[in-house]
Amino acid sequence: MDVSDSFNKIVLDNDMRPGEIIYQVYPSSFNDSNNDGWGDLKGIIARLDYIKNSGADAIWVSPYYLSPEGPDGDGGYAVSDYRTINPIYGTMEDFEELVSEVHKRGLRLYSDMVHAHTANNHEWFEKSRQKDKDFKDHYVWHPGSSYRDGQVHHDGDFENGSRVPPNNWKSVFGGPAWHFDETRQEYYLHHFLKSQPALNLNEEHVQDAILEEMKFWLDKGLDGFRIDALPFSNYDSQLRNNPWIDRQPDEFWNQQYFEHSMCQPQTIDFVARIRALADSYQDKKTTLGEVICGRHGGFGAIDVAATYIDKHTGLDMCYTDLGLAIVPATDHDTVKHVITEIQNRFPHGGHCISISNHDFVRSRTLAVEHLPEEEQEAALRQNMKIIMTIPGSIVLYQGEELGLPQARIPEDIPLDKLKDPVAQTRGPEHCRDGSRTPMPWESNEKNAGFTKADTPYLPVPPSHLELAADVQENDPDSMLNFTRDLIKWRKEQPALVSGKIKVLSTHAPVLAFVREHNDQTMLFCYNRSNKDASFKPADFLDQEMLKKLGLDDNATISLKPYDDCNVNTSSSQTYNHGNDSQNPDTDITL
Ligand code: TEU
Repeated sequence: MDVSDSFNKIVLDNDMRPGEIIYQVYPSSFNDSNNDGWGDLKGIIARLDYIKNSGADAIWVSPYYLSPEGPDGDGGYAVSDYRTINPIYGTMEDFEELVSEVHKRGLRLYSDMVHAHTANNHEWFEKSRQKDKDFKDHYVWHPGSSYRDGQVHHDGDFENGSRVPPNNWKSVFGGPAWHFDETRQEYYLHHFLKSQPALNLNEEHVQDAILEEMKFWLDKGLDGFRIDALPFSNYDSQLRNNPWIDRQPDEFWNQQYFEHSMCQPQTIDFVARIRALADSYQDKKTTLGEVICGRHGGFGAIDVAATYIDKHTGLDMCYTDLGLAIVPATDHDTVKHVITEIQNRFPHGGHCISISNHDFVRSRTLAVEHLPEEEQEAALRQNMKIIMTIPGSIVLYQGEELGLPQARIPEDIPLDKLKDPVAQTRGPEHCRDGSRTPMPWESNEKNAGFTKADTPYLPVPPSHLELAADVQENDPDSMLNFTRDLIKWRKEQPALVSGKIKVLSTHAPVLAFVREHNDQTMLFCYNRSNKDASFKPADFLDQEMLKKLGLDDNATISLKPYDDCNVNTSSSQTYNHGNDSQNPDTDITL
């Protein structure tokens, strides 16, 4: 019998927005209104009805603040001035119009808060490198160590030894996490590019400064923030070396255990300050943290994320990279484990699944391209359905609702057109532009309707044309309509929005779980293979649960390849779309 006692103690908390669908817009590639080749805020406004129709509750827009041009800007994630809109995306009036148009449609607007670093041309950094008294410790500075006689010395003797970084911390984008600044004659810490100096958030007054920038936008009517790279907020003030896990000749970032460089406990206190700011407004402000890094070489993000969630003093939600583990269709035990972890570590909600985003490979490519072509569509839809039926909020990244594949480099994006700086720091194989190509709106228009400019932000891959939004809008069986219907149906099921989950100990290829909230109980079962499968609920559920579900001891559920089935106590209407139309005869024998 499989439904444990702990299951009965778990209830998701609606204050924490457990079932929210957050549509992520990457502004450069979403929609271009002035035909300069770059997407912009007015372009987002023009497509708000599309976003609303997707079933989103909220929109998260990736950074649109002033940022250095070219690779140093990291696609907007190096901020030169938090309060100025990058002219490439529009004006403050455009932002105000965006807020108002979003609210008119009953949606909420979240911006990206890149709080852990600025650009190196931010005024704060300029002042800090000049040792201006109010800014000298705004960033993490150190004179460095002296290397001589085959050893590192910390005595500041740079006459007799060569100056080296103060410790062994590495940058996520390759190389050391320290860069020597000629003006100040000291090293500064940067977890990402050297154009992204880390803010010294160990200092309360630096936290104050960032909170002021957040307040500026919340006062303008913004509904909340996606908070960038949260585990990178604090560091060990003694700057101790990180232990190596598996040191390779390239000494890459993820070969270390992040004992000292990140994932520090005091970030929880900073998070509480963010929460206090959010709570100082009468209307609900929402906080979504990005926690895709754990302490163990970047793995184990869930342990860290769970510490940032709290009903009273923490964030509403965090997204981790767990979604990436669920999405690939092959590993049954991992999928079961991940879903159970989400339940156990976030018993009141707060976990958010990011189904791909501007940093990750698109889910069609990640999850199903290894399968035979004729199975891919069914597997892709099943992935979407699994994600929509487990607990948590969801980030739906632009184009995932269309089932776009990752653009290929260099076939779809020639090397000289790449924008992501990681293509230079780590090589094109790590470049993130493959998920950042323009949204294909109209298949027959120039650049698929994204821009009339001759040079779009990135090229539109030819394979995206047949998946364009206009083609899919008109096809009732399209991925777009599948996703929209799925979201609409999900919103109507209390057990899915607010219910607890218990994963049953079935063996591959059947994944099964129960969701329950008040008087609604739902049993889901998925056949994650290309062969028929069957499953006997009585082998995994106790009598009470079977009775609730209206099943008896002999009930057997037979599933066609990639098919699924749900038994729902509060409605005779189960969800049937997509896979089921290919496999109309899923059978429940009672
Ligand atoms: O990402 C934080 C982060 O941890 C990423 O470095 C991630 O590991 C990487 O992109 C995976 O390839 C945020 C933003 O989402 C990302 O776009 C920025 O480049 C990064 O912060 C620096 O601001």
